[in-house]
Amino acid sequence: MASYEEVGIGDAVLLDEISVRAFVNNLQVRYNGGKIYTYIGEVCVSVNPYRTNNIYGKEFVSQYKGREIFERPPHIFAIADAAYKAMKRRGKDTCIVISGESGSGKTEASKIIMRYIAAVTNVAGQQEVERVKNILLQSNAILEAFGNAKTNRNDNSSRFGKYMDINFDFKGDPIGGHVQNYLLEKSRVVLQQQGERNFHSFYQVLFGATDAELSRLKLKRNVNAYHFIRQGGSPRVDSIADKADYKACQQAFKTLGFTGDQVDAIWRIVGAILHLGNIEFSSGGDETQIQNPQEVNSIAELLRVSPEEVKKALCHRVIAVRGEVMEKRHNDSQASFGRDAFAKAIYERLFSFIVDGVNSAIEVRYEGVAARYKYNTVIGVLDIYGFEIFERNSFEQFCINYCNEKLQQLFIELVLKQEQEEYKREGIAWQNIEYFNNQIICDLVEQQHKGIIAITDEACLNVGKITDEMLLEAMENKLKGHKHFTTRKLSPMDKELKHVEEFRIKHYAGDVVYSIMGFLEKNRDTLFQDFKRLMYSSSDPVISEMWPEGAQDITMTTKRPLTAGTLFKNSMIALVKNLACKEPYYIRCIKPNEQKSPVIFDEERVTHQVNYLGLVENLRVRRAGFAYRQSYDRFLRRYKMISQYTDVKYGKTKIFVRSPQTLFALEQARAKLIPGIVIFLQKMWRGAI
Ligand code: AD9
Ligand code: MG
Repeated sequence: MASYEEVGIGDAVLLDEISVRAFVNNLQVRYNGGKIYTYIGEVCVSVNPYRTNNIYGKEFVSQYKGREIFERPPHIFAIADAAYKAMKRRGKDTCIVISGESGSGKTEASKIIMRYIAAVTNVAGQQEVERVKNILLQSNAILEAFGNAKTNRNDNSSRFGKYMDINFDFKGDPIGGHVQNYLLEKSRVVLQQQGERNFHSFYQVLFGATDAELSRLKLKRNVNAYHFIRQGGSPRVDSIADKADYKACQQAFKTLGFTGDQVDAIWRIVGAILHLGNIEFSSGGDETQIQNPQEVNSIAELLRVSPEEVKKALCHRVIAVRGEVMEKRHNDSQASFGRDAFAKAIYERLFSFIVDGVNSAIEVRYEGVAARYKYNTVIGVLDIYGFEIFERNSFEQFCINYCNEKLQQLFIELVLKQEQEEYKREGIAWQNIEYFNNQIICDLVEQQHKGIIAITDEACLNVGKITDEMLLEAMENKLKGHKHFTTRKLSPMDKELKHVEEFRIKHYAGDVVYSIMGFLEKNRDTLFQDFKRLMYSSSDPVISEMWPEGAQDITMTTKRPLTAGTLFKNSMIALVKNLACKEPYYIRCIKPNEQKSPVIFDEERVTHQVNYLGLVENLRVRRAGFAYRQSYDRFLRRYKMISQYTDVKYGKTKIFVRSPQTLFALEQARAKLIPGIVIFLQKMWRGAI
């Protein structure tokens, strides 16, 4: 402890003044002094350093291992350790919720946590545990290759949400895990904004595969030859080593036990998508024609299907009308729509296949000791896409921002509300702190019948009859007067709403204007049956098995599948339910500037994030209350040797200590006494006393 020089105030609870300004200033002082972590009690605020800091090595691991949070300077290791200890000592399932906007450092934080857990476990060096740790860590390389992309916010932006459970045995060693993925942003497969890229996997294979591999995929080592990956105009990124990443990804596939055939099929699908993107349609009249049939041959070869069937699926639809099967030829725009939907769907399905593969590699195998005890606890790590505001915001941003509302709601429920309720329950005098409850925004999105998702679903029922504009009208009718929703028609004087097809949601994190265009289709998420049958017909069992629904008879009527919006809503509700039953730990990530610079602390940007993350409310609740609480027996056991202390309150079952400093003093007093006690005991044992 003596070697450590504190910069600013490590735990904001101890700030002299509680205000947004004081809080942000303290973050700034610490950031400038190279301290990126600051606590609010047990919540860890992390400011992205945009530089490699030498603070995650072995010496740091040993400084935090097994210690209490307040014993050492703020560090993400302390939070990981607290979650681990709670799990190991008290048998609690815990979770670490990492939140913050895009580029604030969530994914890095999740990897640091996983590496910490790997470093402090398996002291006995068991082979099986080492294997599990290795595959847990390596799974990141694969998931990032296929699920991350360069955006204008972040060169390695997660375009899917990830919740990972790590399972532990009774000794506290990792024995497996499970990944749950949420809504991959599949529209990126066919469309990228200026300055952005498609998913890393496409570039990795082009830059990293050998000449022989590329020729098998019928690809040229030329990013600009492929429409689906050149639109953003930025194929090479300084911070990304596509070639090395491809190698790491291939290695990870091996480590995780993907078979050669599976890996081969995976890259063939990636290749087929690149060829698909180059298919062009044109027609003299209404009947579309494929302009470049050689691409069709490549796709067919890569997917192991017949070229005739590929052509047919791209240019026709087979429909059943009252039991009779008919072929209907597309016009050009229908064909382009079908092609893009196909490309998006096969990439999305590929991603799910990969996640399933990761899961079968890391799932808990009850072998050996674990089989005997079958006891396990988990630590869940949630790294989900951050709140996003782009130039143009669509259905994807709507879902991502709704997800952030749900997590904020959980934070309010758990940290703010429960904190206050604990005081009540323990009978400790307490004055309520006001905070903004975003339940109203969650309701605006998810409420039955009246929520935006429900209104969109209803419009989706009327295939072909309702347009996006009509959907917006329906929203205007149902949501008129809602404090958090408006449109140009509802607020004609509002200058921010420039177009009639826009609506604005006042999110907890700020106002976002969404374009309604494309909402219906993205929610409906249509993929013509023809493509499903095509994929099912593949002679490659890996591909065929990815598309079991292609087996279905065309004349059979199918139940309408759930919409993308409803599926997402259901997955969010399930996620929140899962997190709510675990003991939560929070990492709140902050992005210090837009330039990805290690030296700029943009006060305004940080203040904005501090505000919407509710950090100062969090601080007030914490400060107004007692920083530390512990049940009487545990407290007594640890501190009974020190008799004098102040600033505590006696609850019904717990003792509350106001400031961490008090606790610090207790810890220090205790530490000072221990050598004396040890000497005393040694003497006693030697018979000297
Ligand atoms: V997004 O919502 O997926 O777009 P994240 O996940 O919040 O976003 P990420 O973890 O990818 O952001 O961090 C962005 C970049 O910041 C990283 O690629 C690193 O270059 C940098 N970063 C983040 N955290 C750290 C850190 N603890 N140390 C050093 C960091 N660099
Ligand atoms: Mg991320």
